[in-house]
Amino acid sequence: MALERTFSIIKPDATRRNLTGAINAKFEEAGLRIVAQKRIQMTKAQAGKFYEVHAERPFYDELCDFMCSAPVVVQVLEGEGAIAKNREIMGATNPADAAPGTIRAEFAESVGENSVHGSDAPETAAVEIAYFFAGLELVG
Ligand code: DAT
Ligand code: MG
Repeated sequence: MALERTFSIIKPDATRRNLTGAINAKFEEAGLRIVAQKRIQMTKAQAGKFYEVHAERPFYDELCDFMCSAPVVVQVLEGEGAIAKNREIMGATNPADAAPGTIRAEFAESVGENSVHGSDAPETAAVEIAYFFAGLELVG
């Protein structure tokens, strides 16, 4: 399997509850390396652009309000098969369906406030990384 990079967000529900370290421990224990990381607070326009693919969904406005309601930690995770591996560590979108031991099973508050984002494919990973990070910020 190839060495990959994926984009991750520790969402407002998790930063509010001081879960950054606990979530990062899950990534590192699973062998993913945090090769870039910063804490930011998005504007609604920035969140809206990031989640543009969901613009027609009924929860879009609520999702954008939530994502800019508090700081988030944006990150780039690197490892063998990092994109799929991170989706496994995260668990299903709805915490009620998330496998035991996953981040969402342990920490998510609801389907909307579900603690983490992770890219779903190589193409989206590349676009999402470039949206938040300059090449020089990816230190390996
Ligand atoms: P994921 O974050 O697992 O990739 P997604 O891309 O389908 O899930 O949706 C993006 C985010 O939108 C998700 O993390 C939380 C929110 N969301 C998805 N489905 C929702 C729903 N039925 N009600 C409220 N928020 C939802
Ligand atoms: Mg998604």
